[in-house]
Amino acid sequence: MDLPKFESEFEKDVFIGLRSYPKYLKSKYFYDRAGDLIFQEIMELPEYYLTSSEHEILNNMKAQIFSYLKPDAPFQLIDLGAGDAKKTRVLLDYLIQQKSNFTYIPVDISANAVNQLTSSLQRQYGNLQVVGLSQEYLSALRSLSQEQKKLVLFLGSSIGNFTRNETLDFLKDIFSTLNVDDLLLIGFDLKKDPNTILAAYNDNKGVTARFNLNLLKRINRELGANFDLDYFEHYPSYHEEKGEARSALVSLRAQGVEIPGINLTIRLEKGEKIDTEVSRKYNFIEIQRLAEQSGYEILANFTDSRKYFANSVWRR
Ligand code: AVI
Repeated sequence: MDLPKFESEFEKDVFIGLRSYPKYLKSKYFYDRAGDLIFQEIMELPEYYLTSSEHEILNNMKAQIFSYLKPDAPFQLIDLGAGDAKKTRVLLDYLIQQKSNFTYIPVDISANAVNQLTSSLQRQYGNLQVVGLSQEYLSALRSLSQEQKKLVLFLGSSIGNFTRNETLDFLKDIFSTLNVDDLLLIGFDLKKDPNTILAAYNDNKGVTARFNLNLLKRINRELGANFDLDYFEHYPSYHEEKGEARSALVSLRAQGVEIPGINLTIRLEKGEKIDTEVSRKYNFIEIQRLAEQSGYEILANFTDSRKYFANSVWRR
């Protein structure tokens, strides 16, 4: 069937996802202004161990991480999906204290996030060289000077939100923008006790539920839909063999929803799910395999005291 003409990728993706079976929505659409704020709340939750674990690693291992760069040469620290750069500040503090010669380049699709971050960093650090880029990751990486060495950050287990194919493609694409000896620091959430993982996506205060439901709110607002949020519920699950934490929205009754902005009406059965997110968990064998398949050499794997999370240093 020929697809109707859409005004944006969002419209097209919502149309395709909600006409599929099982229905799905892409998790990248969580991050509108409200979603960004709810995600910040998630990162403060006791159950969401990912943030504190990665913070611990970066704090304890910052000297080792930067020891893989030549100490005197100026370099570019590129932060993909920087957001509010909360964790990166640990690294920035260290580099400034070491009087390192570097340019910090936060990259985020949201121009608003990049502008806010750039001015807040300039306020906090005075003479830090910051060049914020609100672009797709790859075009940002391709636009940078090839003269200086690069350390690319991809923190927070964002890699876990890609499909398996997207993961390898992404890593290979990044590789193609790097020079020999450039570095990539990636955050991976590790496989562990399933209850610990499930709790991270099913917090007591219901913040993650609000995050998930916000996607329907966004479709209501931007596409004029009439999702009734009282009749959908956050439905998290963890599939241990696959290492996949999944989130869905389950319909609490048989219902119809109209989405005039994309000229679509859908029906949901009672108990039918709309898949909204996969968060992949890794072990060290899988991390090694990913690095090999995309052409990198692993220089080090750092973990936190609970062995919940890993930051892996890769060299092109
Ligand atoms: C951004 N990303 C790594 C988070 C995760 O853990 O997959 C998004 C998230 N979804 C629910 N809670 C947090």
